[in-house]
Amino acid sequence: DTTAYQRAFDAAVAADDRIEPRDWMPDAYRATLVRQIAQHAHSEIIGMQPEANWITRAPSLRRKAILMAKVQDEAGHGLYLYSAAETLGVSRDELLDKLHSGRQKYSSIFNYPTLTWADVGAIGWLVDGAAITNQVPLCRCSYGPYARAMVRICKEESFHQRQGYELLLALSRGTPEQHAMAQDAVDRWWWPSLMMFGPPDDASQHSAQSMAWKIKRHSNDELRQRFVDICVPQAESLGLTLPDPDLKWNEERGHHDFGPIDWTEFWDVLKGNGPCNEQRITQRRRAHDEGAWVREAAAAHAAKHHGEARH
Ligand code: FAQ
Repeated sequence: DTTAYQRAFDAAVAADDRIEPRDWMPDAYRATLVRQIAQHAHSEIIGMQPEANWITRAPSLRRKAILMAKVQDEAGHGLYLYSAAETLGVSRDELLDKLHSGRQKYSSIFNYPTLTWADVGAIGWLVDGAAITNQVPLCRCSYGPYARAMVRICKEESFHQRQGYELLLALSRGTPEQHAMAQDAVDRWWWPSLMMFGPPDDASQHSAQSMAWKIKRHSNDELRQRFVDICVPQAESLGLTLPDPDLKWNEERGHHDFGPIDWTEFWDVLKGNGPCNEQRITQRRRAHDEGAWVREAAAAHAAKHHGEARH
């Protein structure tokens, strides 16, 4: 009966055991995982667009090779995550359809434009830095396939973060124009990066339940604070400033205080009104349509081999 299953599930979560695809799980646990993993997968593939914008204009062959590798990694992360979601009984087609029709979200951060080459550095340093801060605890998520996907993703993200930091450092130590370009990129990406962690705890509708289920291990505000504390000394080593006059060390709390986040902007971007929402989703739909022949060919190939295996 259901109560015995529920007790076994609760005991597994309490013992920090992993829930696996064949285990019984509450419907709402499954639905929450599908929502979060799908949103995460969508973010990875939509997140390829802002940086891909600079591949053809990278300033050297070396920078171009690095950027292409990074963007390819993001496609790979999307694939691991769609596979993790599929273990919960949904299909990739269904999830992509929900993305394309606006019924599932992707991260707010990818609705901002990449105006200069320095934005590639700022994305690596700040956006990948925020992603790692959020994702390292997800390696201990109670759902096995998601937790295991995160281990590999985090390793790759830390390379991404380093390349962004190194790129910004090169610009920061370059000509005055290059330094100004790096500073301008950091000024534009800082606040949207803080918004990546989600709404403040008192407005985070899913946090309490997701933490009880050990899907999330820390609250949105805890991880945001951790990220600010990590970034302050890194900005100093980069020779760049963070665009927040209220940012200062608080001895008593043992953390940096920081200024108010513009939550109106955040909710507005979520509603589809960010600077690039329209462009991102249009490009995604186009890429999907243009890739139809690849999916058809792969399906035909698989069917043929499946037939051969049976004969
Ligand atoms: N953007 O109740 P909560 C990357 C939504 S990293 C858009 O707090 P939750 C790597 C939320 O879904 C980026 N929507 O929700 C990369 C919910 O709406 P819903 C992806 C947001 O789930 C780097 C509502 O607000 N990372 O891609 C955002 O407990 C560079 C209420 O929020 C992940 O997805 C937002 N920023 O906590 C790639 C990490 N924040 O669903 C390329 C996994 C909140 O009811 C280049 N996800 N919302 O319609 C998580 O850890 C969580 O889902 C949070 C949100 C922390 C994002």
